[in-house]
Amino acid sequence: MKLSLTSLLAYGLAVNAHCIFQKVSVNGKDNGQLTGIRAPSNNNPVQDVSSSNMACGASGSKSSTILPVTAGDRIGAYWGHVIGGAQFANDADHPIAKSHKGPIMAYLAKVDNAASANVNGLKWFKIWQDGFDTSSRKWGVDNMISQSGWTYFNLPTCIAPGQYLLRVETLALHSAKNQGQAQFYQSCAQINVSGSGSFTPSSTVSFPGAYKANDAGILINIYGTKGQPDMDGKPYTPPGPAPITC
Ligand SMILES: *[C@@H]1O[C@H](CO)[C@@H](O)[C@H](O)[C@H]1NC(C)=O
Ligand SMILES: [Cu+2]
Repeated sequence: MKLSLTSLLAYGLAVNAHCIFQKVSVNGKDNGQLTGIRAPSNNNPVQDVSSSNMACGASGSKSSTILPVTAGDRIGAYWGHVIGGAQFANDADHPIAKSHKGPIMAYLAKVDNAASANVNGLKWFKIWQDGFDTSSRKWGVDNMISQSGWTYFNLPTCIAPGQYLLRVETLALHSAKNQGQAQFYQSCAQINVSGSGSFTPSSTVSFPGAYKANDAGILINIYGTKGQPDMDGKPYTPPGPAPITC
């Protein structure tokens, strides 16, 4: 038993080194902590793909704010180790533990009222993803860490005006070789899109429902022959549909 102290410590740290999507910027303007966003109050991942928490995370903070955005705007999604960002000074696991390699994805669902819409039964379509780059061998999570917790993408120019929930998801794959051990982190921003787009998705997915526990992008060993989380340089396809193209 004694041999396992080090590995227990390492495991314990990894288990708690999670993250939360907790604020949004639009064209570089930070809208502030928990404004216009539904975020879980703790950083525990969802691991059951059939959980209703797959939509927007476990219910936590609510906001009456709906963020105005224009199709084509550059959206920033900010991730922190805990609500507020770092858990303590020099928190090495902020914005997320470096071990937590995986893709980051963004989805939209049209709603009548983004502040009050029920997250169950919404029709989602993917607008963006940052998976794995085979040449640099960097994951979406690596880019988020190097941007101090920020993930950036453009709201496609064709998105039709109206209110939407914007679901941004980090999928941590460090333990994903065992079914049920992939870690899903998601919150939903409440946005009101303006512009002249007219896109209507030809197909949509539901959360839960979009993913299966044994999807190739979810039940996967990302470690190569040298023990690095680099897929041995092979391509990785994130779960769910392909992002829309305008
Ligand atoms: C959404 O934006 C439109 C166009 O700017 C505006 O008329 C409407 O009042 C906004 N709705 C909300 C809920 O912010
Ligand atoms: Cu974790």
